[in-house]
Amino acid sequence: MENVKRYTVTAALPYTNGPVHIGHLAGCYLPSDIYARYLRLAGEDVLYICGSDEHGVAITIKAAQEGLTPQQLVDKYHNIIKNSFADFGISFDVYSRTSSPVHHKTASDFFKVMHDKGVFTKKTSSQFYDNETRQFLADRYISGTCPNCAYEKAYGDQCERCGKSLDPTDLINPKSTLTGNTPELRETSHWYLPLQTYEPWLKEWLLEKHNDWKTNVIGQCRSWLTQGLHERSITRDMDWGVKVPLPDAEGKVLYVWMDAPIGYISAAKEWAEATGNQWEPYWKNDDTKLVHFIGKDNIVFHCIIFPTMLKAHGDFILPDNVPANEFLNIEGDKISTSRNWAVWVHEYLQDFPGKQDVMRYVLTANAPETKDNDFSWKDFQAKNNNELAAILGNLVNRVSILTGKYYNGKIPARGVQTQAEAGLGQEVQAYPDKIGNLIRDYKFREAQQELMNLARVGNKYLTDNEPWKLVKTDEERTATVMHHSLQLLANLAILSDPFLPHTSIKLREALGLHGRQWNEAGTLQILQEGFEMGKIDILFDQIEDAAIDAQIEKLHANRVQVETPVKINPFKADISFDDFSKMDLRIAHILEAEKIPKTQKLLKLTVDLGIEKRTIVSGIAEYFSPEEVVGRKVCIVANLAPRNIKGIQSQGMVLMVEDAQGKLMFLQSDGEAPAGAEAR
Ligand code: B3M
Ligand code: ZN
Repeated sequence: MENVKRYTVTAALPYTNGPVHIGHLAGCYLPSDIYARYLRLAGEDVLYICGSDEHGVAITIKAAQEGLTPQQLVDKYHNIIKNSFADFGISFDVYSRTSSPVHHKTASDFFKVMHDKGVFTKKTSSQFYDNETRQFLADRYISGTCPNCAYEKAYGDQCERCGKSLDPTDLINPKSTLTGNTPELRETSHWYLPLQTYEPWLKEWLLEKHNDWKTNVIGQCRSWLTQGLHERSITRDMDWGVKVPLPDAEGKVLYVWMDAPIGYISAAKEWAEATGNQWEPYWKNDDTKLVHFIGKDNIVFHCIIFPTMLKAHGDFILPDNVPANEFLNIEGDKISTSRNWAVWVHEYLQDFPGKQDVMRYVLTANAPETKDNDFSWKDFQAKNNNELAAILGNLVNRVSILTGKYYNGKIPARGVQTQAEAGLGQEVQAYPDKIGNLIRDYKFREAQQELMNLARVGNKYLTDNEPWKLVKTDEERTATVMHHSLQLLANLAILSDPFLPHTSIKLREALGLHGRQWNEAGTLQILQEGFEMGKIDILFDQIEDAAIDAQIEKLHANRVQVETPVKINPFKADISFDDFSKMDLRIAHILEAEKIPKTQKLLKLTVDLGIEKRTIVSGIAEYFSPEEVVGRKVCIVANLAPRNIKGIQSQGMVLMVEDAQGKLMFLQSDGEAPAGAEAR
């Protein structure tokens, strides 16, 4: 996009059915904040928007669980979330909410315009209705027996045992989860968005005009478009949400994914009203660049459905990019709110007061930009101690202490530059653009690495020139080295702002650099000689093992074991007895076992099959140590064609079964079967 005059930057509106965790931060709030902060510093006109997503069934279910009304529930979490973001330095220009009157009006008008243009189709279908509570039941409010695998607690939209997507009417013996009653089928009408009509346009817009989007994003879009789009119902029978603004729509609201993205527009309106600005240019002018930051589970809504809505409505611009992130895992496991496997932002802020930038740094360093990534507390500690404290903190500390000691805190004279200063100047010059371009390309990890590299440059300059030795022999040269070291700090003060805003503020304050813009960095002439710098406390102290161990313990102690149904696949097609007899299943006696170096999962086993010994490579190392398996008699497929695994010829396969958590177990004979015995 050329000639961009302003930016509208959005971050996904969090559901207000719980607090936010670090996966949310890593997914979209930190990257969007870095982006918005950078753009502002670079002098761009930016509107950075977010707010709470307060409608939908997830909210009403959670409210009932907590004994609150939906409004009470969203009020509670809206405030927790809003405060967490503010405390974390997420610099939204507005943090709005979808239960606000502005939003209800905006969403309602949006729907009306589309409706009046004849975009929607209206259809009548039969849906389950609970007579006692007198309401139509959302899919999640119906449970019954899965027609595919006979699991008795399948939900109306999906069976959690076999994973099959369901329609509520597919369920055998359906029940209302509200009352336990058998619901009855009743006719109801809904409005549908015919996505298939927009398919040719979407194909061109996405696959031709925007095939430069991140591969994880465009890949998902391509797969949706190849599978073919269908109409989607965009209204629900519910009383919590934005009322459908039509006369024949009593008791109906907009589907939450219909109203939520319109929340971005409502937020801009709220901002405009509060600040006396115009919101229209940010949503209607072609020279505005609209960028949606989201997690990967929201891709279809932001790349296909919302753009279709915007296009069909006609008054608004379309997104220029949707740089969605993948997921962040914690200690190797998927984040799960139901299992409480998460690091909650509001708790982190309590446990580590003043350490917002440490978490910001670690999450950006591990950002799941191209693939899922892992957060671990040990790594958090290491990045704090070995990078933030040892590189950035150490440089700032050394320079400020020496300046205090030699010059009472006053910036000394520049003096005569040597090769060293010329070299330093050249290096420093490149950083603002290098970092800025990476940010504009949504490569926040790399951008932050470059910031750290600049701190490394500073440390090297200081160590090479040793002012603490020079001071004994050459006063003028000492001043020059200190002067330039301070200029480097000034660069860090400005360039760290998008990533480490709390640190940046401390440095800016001490060096008198309030309001300095991005393009003022890149030189060694930022600070005036004679300026008296303020005191800078240690920026990052060491984080001790005890604090880390406590967090790991807390994570495990609070983990909730939820009953996950064992995943059982439907049966495979019948085979003949002949087919079966082709398989050579045997008891093998494991004689030796060792881990295969540089792999996580593989053990190399030596097994006795009575008539011969063999080597088998088995992917069980995550669950069994070599010592644990030696001596066992297990069942193997003996005539599986040999395969080369990591350079080792594997002659057969050990049979395993899995429990609900995916933990592996051996198949063994129940008595003393001899090695080599055949299963038949
Ligand atoms: N609330 C989903 C989520 O929090 C949803 C995003 C809405 S963005 C318009 O993952
Ligand atoms: Zn099932």
